[in-house]
Amino acid sequence: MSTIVTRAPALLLLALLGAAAAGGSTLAQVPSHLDILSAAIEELPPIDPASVPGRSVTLRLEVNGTPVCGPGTGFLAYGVLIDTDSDPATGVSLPAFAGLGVEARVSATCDPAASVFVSPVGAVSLAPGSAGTTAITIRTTVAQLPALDFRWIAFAQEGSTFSRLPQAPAYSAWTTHEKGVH
Ligand SMILES: [Ca+2]
Repeated sequence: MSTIVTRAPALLLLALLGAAAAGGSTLAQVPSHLDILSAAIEELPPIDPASVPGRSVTLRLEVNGTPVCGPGTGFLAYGVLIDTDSDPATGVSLPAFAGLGVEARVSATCDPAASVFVSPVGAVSLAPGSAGTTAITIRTTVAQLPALDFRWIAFAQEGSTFSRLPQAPAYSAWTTHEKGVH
């Protein structure tokens, strides 16, 4: 089992959950830069069974707009909420997270002073796509993830506005290559 280094500070997680609870009926009306089109967690080659913890992993969200991070930007974050034990009965659960009991999050947050997105788990990059979309990528390692297999959803949050993908009660699942082939 890998070391848990990405667990969200309790206050941040509570702020996120509170925002989700308050904004439940407005999820379909989020601004374009919070409109998540796709999300993926992918292991990168080399897929070497002898060095799983050090293996590179990308968390990638594509949004239907252009995030603006600069002086004056409020709380703006993109990432994934993780049910580390794939058990909805443990962790934090609210209607917006139906199907998940969330124990951790991995995200990139705007640092307004530096005008860049930062993450404690690795490098963050933003790349414009076609038709005004933006791909937000966090490059980290398996060791920085809170478990080797888990359920997850992608989220975007700006202030008290929150969106997720897939929509409730659906969720995604991830596991290392080794676990997936057994
Ligand atoms: Ca759980």
